[in-house]
Amino acid sequence: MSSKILVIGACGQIGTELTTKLRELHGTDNVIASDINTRNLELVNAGPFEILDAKNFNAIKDCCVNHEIDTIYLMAALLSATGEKYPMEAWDLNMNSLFHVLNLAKTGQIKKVFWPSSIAVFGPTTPRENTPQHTICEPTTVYGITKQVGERWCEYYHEKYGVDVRSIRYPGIISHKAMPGGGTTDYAVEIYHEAIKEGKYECFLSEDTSLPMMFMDDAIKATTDLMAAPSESISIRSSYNLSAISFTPKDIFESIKAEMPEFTITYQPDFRQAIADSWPSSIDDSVARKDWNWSHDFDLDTMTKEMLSQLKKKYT
Ligand code: AKB
Repeated sequence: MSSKILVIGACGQIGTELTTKLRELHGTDNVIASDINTRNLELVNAGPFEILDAKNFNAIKDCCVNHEIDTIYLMAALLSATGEKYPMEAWDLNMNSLFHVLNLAKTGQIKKVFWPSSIAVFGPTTPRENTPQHTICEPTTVYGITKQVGERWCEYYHEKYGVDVRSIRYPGIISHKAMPGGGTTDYAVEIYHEAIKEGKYECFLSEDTSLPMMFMDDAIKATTDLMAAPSESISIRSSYNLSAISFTPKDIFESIKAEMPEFTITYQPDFRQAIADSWPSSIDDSVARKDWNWSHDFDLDTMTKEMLSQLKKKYT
């Protein structure tokens, strides 16, 4: 029997493309998209949709019962920059939505859970280069704290209650469909849009800030591959380090400039610089590569070519 999937936060940057891919893999009617509003819904392949507040346990439970859901992808979250502006809201949404889903899984109603963590679990005391899977995690953002604590709870629910929860520490994700919202790595998406629309970009990080990043197609492949992997091969129940490319604003500028020689950039670092400075510049993801054969396809220049070609179609 096909799995029945609920995506919570289906209209966000990753949720839109994840839902579309899951519908290709499992059949449109087997994937229920849900979000608190219908923003970006046109970017999700047509199919069943529910308005759902990720903070409302009974609403999630009713939705799962009504649609006989056995798998949840919990993609709703407040990200790093927004979390600094609204700390209590970030804590409330990020933690309570996770507890609701883990508690449903604990009852046996839900068989499998995907929950995204982030490179934000790391902090200034973490080794910055090639950050290991198991290392110091002293995050300094509210978002990072919610992800670090969430990871501990995921592992706890797996160990104590046998919950099949799987997770990835996403780096910055770059895509051309739905815009990201409220993250520190968002500059790496905005820069492509502004290159096509304006021919120039003012970056909110300094030119030499190196951060781990990944093209959306790789992030979706990682997510669906991890969820398809046999349980015995999953050795990490907190969250897997995942890596593809690391680059600075200067590197991405040069990659775009190679395609668009007239493109210019200026730098005006704001409060997000301190967040970026607290995160690693590159990640060791050898455990994910060993456990479930993770590998990435896109490097900086192949991603730039794809982003520019897709956005040219969008804006012209
Ligand atoms: C953010 O910048 O907050 C996110 C993340 C790295 O989790 N993109």
